[in-house]
Amino acid sequence: MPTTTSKIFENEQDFVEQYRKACLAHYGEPFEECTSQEQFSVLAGLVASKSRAAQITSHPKGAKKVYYFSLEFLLGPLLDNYLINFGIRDLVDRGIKSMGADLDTICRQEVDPGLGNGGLGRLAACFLDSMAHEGIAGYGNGMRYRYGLFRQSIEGGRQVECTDNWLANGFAWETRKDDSSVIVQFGAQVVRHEDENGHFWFTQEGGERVRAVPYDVPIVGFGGKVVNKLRLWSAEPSAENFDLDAFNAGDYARANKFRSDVEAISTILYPNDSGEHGRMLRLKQEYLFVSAGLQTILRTYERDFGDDWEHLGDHVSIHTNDTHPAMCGPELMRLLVDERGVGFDAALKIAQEVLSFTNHTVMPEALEKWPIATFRALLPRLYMFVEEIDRRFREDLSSRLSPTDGNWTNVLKSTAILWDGQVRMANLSIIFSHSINGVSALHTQILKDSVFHEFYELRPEAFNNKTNGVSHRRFLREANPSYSRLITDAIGDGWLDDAMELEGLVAFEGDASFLDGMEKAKHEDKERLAAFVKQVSGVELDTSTVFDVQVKRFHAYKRQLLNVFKILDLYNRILADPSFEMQPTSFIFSGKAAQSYTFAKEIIRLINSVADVVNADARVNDKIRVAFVPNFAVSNAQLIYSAAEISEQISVAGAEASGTSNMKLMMNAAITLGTLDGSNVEISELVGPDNIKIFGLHANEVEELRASGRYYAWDQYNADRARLGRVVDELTDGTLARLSGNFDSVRDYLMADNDPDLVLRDFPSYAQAFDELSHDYADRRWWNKAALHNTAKAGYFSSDRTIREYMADIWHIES
Ligand code: T68
Repeated sequence: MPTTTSKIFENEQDFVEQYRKACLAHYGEPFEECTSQEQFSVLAGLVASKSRAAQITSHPKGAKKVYYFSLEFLLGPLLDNYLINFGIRDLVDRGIKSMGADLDTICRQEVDPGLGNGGLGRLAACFLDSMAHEGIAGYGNGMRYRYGLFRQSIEGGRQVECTDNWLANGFAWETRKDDSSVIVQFGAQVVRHEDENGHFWFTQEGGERVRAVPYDVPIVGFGGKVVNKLRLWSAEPSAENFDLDAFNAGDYARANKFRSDVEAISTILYPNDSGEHGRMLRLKQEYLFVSAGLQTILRTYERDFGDDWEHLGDHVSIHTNDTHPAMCGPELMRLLVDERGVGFDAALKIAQEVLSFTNHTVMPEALEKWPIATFRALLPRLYMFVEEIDRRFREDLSSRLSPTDGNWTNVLKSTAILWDGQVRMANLSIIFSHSINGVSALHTQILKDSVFHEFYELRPEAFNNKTNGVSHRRFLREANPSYSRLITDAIGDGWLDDAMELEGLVAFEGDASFLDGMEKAKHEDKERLAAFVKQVSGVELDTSTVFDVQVKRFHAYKRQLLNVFKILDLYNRILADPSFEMQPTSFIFSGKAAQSYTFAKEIIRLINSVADVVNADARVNDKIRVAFVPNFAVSNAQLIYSAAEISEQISVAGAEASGTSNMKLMMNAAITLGTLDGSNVEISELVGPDNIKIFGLHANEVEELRASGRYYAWDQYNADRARLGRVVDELTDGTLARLSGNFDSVRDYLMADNDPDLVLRDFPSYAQAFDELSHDYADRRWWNKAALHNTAKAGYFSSDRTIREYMADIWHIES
């Protein structure tokens, strides 16, 4: 446990006394009479109040502040994490035992706040953890959705969504800050004023005035010395807008309409992980948290530095997570120009010094756009800034391009903010940012070469790579206590603070007793997962089989379908030859599909149908089994990562920006079976070719094949009728229909739509790679050594390293 700890309890006895007192004060009942849920909320409240106290002394006055703007923060449960970070988990565990209860049971009462869709939201949460660990004043700014990402259950093989009422028992960590509320204005009338000297200015009159109310959540850094905060905004009607006349006239519906329209803004997280355009409410969410966050930042700055706006960039960095906070640029200008009297040019310069931007996707259809008409109607004054910046950008472009510089219109077409009736948010973000980064080496290269190529040519120095990372304290220490104990016994606990110390494990790769201990720990983790899987899906997994895991959002490019093809092929091979030899394997899937993404939902149904067929077939189920774990979330992910042995990272090369489950799984000693996509490339370089199984086309080959126009799905089918062709046919020939019918649309996607994600093309090399890996598993010494090597090399993928790179290269701030 941490060597330098600021203890929040003197000792076990002090903890027990304070906890007992808090139970009485809160519920008027002694600890023993409280329910586990009540025991949880009192303990969380106690830890939260200690955290808030620590927050006050966290940073010296004048320290540079970083604000991380993200529409999503996928925090996961916090209690266990904070006990670890404060270095008091063991003390609390013992104390609670002495009170006749169990800390794990109490921790399990905590809701898992689903305020994010997937990788992007979880990355933001890991960054908060790492900023606090690095000791910087790093604050999150986001939305407090009344309902988080939908809860998923499986009925008849199909995904069923239900509302995630995560606030039903309250959220023990948050503090509502009424006094810090701000007003955010929508749809106002822009009024121009001019004085006798010809000076003019604009005000916004009327429109919808919304009160943004902040809720603060403490973010405890490892070691407990630094506590930062995450500020989440909620939308409420401002009293002045209440229609008292309607109310007095008895028209309650009209009087209340405004309330519900406003509250709708923070009601729900959009469940789409790759862009949802055109919904006015989404645009309102984006503007609300941007404007409220910026208003607060400027107020705080004013308090500390007065009106010295020119130096804002020396004291403040604002990082925008994807394009969802893209309005930061024009809104910051509006606040400076309209409300603080800063000149337009000066305000633009300040904004560019302060702002930076991370892109998370290469899919052109995922790049966010808004119809100009919608944007202008909702935010007329903001639009004036957008239009003027666009105009200046075009003017500047024509002066910078020489007559020999290719096609001007093409450059304009890809870089202008306004085009084709749309406001293009990525271009807005880029133009306002001094730094633009991708999230893995390959992804950044693709941004430079194609997605943002014209911008890259104009400002090469602004582009940089920041390979993602994950919190190793959450995803190794907390997720995998048994393996962590083994690691700490071997190399000490310094790795919690400095993940690069995991490298010390290399010395144990030849240590038989360590490797045996590792196998034992993995087995315990598999037992834990198997019990959970049985409980939530009814599927019984044999813990002596290999646990092969693919857990992530459902998306065509992530190719869960390719994995299904491999399983069906194994099924066919076992049936054809009962003596077929393979390492018995359990295939575990988990993940959600966006409600409106029909194809992804069909793949979930397909997996459940395959599970239904395979698990019930005594001829095969001693060799293969399939489980779908419903409702993938941070909490159950932690159970899955720790138990995994094979990590499936099989997206079509060039499509996954980075991926982060690959990192979480490698840390937990799973061996990657993957394509050279996203950060798999870096994983592969770090662990070396012997400790990873790579297959499939490379990104450049995918691009060339597509560009050649010479890919025919039927050629793949015909080249391997016996195995691949057979699997394709099984989608529609009734083999899988027992649960809920055939899979015509999946077959059409492959054959009629010509296999957009090259599933059929990569199938042979994938099947071969799996066979080889499966074969290698039999050599337990070899396997455990390679698995340990993966953990030993995972230090690089700690988000502490990523954050240090952001600090040095983008935010210009020291630890
Ligand atoms: C993910 N993106 C990338 N987006 O797909 C993944 N998008 O490769 C990467 O590792 C991760 O970001 C972190 O960089 C997302 O998760 C979203 O969730 C999302 C949500 C709303 C709108 C668009």
